[in-house]
Amino acid sequence: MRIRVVNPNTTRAMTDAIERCARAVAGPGTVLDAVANPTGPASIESHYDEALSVPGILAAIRQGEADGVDGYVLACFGDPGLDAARELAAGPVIGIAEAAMHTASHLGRGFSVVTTLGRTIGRAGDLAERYGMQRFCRGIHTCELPVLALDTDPDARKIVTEACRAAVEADGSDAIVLGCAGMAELCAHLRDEIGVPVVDGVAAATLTVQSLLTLGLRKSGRGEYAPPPPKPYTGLLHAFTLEPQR
Ligand code: 2AL
Repeated sequence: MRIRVVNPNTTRAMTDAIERCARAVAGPGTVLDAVANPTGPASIESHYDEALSVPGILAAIRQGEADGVDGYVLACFGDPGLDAARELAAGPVIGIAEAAMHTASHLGRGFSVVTTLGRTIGRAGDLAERYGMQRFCRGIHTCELPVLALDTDPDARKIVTEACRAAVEADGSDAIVLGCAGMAELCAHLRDEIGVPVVDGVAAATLTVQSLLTLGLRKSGRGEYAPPPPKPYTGLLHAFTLEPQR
């Protein structure tokens, strides 16, 4: 099976790290690659970033369909463009927030999300609500590091570790959900340090897609997630015009 991890931001180093984390859990029969967004922001930490990441994500999904990809991971914690990506793909498309929250819900009565900047808390809360995970989500906390600083700030590991420790303490939670794909490589360290399960959505979503494909399950093409109706797109979005399917 072919799984493609789409990094909704354009940063190559982060895409490489995401690919390492996804490969580390993929099964031997899985061919996995990761692609950076071909057009969009260097990192996603605002609604503006998120909205403008979506055209490139959809271009990556269309390319994946042409390449014969069976299923996709959307590796940004805002799960940007998830519904539209599902309309375009024949196979499963899983966001890292939805995979991480669902996985954490199997591990205890409540989890804490630890994300990047305070301004992303609203989106994470909206997603918890959308996925029916509010019942498990005890709190959403931040380390106040911008996404790309997770890779470049020499104190990043320490800062995220302390934010996770404080989150578990404050919420009395049973598990941590990492609120950014840029935290994926910290997962094992955090688990050892904090002593509770720590869920990285990149790994969780990769295995969710792999499980669905192993079960022979694809996206339902009935109703809402059927291919979108073709129509002209103009201006900057002209290239996104879909041809009628024959
Ligand atoms: C993210 C993420 O996972 N990738 C990115 O660019 N921004 N999430 C976040 N909460 O900042």
